[in-house]
Amino acid sequence: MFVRSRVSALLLASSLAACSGGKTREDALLFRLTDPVGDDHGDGELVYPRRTDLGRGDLDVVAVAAFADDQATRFEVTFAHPITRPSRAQSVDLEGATIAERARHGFYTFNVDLYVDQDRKPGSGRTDTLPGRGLTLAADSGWEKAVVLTPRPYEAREALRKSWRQAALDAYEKKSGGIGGKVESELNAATEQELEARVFFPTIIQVSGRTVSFLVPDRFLGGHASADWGYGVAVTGATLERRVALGGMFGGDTNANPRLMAMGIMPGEPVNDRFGGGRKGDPSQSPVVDLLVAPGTTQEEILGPTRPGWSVVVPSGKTVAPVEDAGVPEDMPDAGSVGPSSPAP
Ligand SMILES: [Ca+2]
Ligand SMILES: [Ca+2]
Repeated sequence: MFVRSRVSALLLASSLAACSGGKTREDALLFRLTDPVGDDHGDGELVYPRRTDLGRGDLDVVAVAAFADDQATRFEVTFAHPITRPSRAQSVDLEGATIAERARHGFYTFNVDLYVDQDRKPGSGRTDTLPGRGLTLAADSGWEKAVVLTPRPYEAREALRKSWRQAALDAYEKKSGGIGGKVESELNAATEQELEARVFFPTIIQVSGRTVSFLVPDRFLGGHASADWGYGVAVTGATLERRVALGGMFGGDTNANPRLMAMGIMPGEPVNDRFGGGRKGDPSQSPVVDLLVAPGTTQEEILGPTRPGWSVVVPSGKTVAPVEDAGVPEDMPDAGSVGPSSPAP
């Protein structure tokens, strides 16, 4: 397994080198978005965990760029500081595994979610975000596709599958009472389909200095990423904890990792694996550290107590004329929803 991952890393390195050979980087550029330096503070009051390998600036995204790369889009996310590499010395769980063993893709301190609104139609797409993000997109920013860059992509996908499957079962049970075996397997199949069509967890990843690059195949997005689509980018702290497997043993939550690898936030002082500075009396506060926002809104407002809907950013700046009769939202199977899609008046 070790050898295989070395080989794929070498292949990736050579393919990244090859594509920069012929034409210049800027030729392949699809779009670039920027974000302020120094706003890695959530709603303005988030405090980094108390530890030596993660601090101010480490989760501060400053740019997101997309490049055409053969049959894929290569996204590059650049932070204010060099990306912390997984350590071979530090152990991360009860079994004594090291961070490097748990996180094999060259990073371990963050997740980057990318919600892609491909049709720009009000009322179309999902407005919920992944479990643990505590954010809701605006009604005109519903996403068709999501890309989730996370240190443990296979485990994260499995956790999301479990979470969506449970939501589908709960919804069905609420509507129709009991669930037979046939219905259950139909629901499982539908969930798997939805996941396959909607959410991609990159596994071809390269970390270099302040930048992490990852490939998203055209077969997932339906083509190269377009500057006319809307993008919602959110950075969370990552957790490598293994509560997924051990939860039951400790009598805790036996569901899949309920926050999908995102580090939480709590009021007061931070601890090792939790951000501090959270609002009192707001347990569902978003733990997002840095966020890209559309002109006219601020990150502090979106992540603040009033929680207005989060609007995606359109790189080309093109707006789509409002469509008549666009008021009826599609009733998606409501998995992992975090709340109403628009704030109460
Ligand atoms: Ca930033
Ligand atoms: Ca920001």
